[in-house]
Amino acid sequence: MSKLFSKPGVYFIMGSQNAVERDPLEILEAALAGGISCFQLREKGAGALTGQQLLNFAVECQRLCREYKVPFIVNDDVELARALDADGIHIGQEDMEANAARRLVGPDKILGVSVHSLEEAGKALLSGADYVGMGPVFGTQSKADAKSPAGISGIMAVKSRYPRLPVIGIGGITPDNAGQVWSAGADGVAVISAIAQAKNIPLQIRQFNETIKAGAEK
Ligand code: 3NM
Repeated sequence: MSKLFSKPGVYFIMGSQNAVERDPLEILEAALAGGISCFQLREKGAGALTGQQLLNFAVECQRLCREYKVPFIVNDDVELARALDADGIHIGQEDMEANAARRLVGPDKILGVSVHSLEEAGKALLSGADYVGMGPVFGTQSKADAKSPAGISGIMAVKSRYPRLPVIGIGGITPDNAGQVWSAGADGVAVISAIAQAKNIPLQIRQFNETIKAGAEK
């Protein structure tokens, strides 16, 4: 798997806790079939799987991602990422230091870091991040300890200072506002609920891709 991460597009994030009334693997397969460009397994919060159950679920997610040739990234859990030989790891500011994660996964894996400011983005870049997730752009229900929404200004600031660092907007992104995020310079939109809770997931992803394209043409 190439580490090239230049056009992350629609980056889907999910854990079993985000699957309401549907099998999470069904949701993931629909999202893959619909055209997501990256998947992050984020098993967090109340009811999150642990131990062997988490491992079994993660293996199934990875199998589906391989089938669709979409990078499989693990949130926070470097041990799990290493055990599965995942394509990458994503860490938050409260998790392990980014440079420690880089040392543990090696130079060839994708390393993503959640950032909330220009300063954090600069630090992530120095630590070897391949991309940063910047958020929350809009209000979100999917992260209990999310900061106040920052809008698109943070993305614009990071892209103007570090034009070659891929920036993925996150937090409350829907097909209706994804175009704004793209126009601000984002290389991708990271989405949990607007995909996991969509009635027609492939259609929702098509709509994301269309608004992104429209945003890119502005
Ligand atoms: N990280 P939804 S916001 C996982 O600001 C996560 O770093 C955020 O979920 C950050 O697409 C967020 O449902 C939740 O709003 C995104």
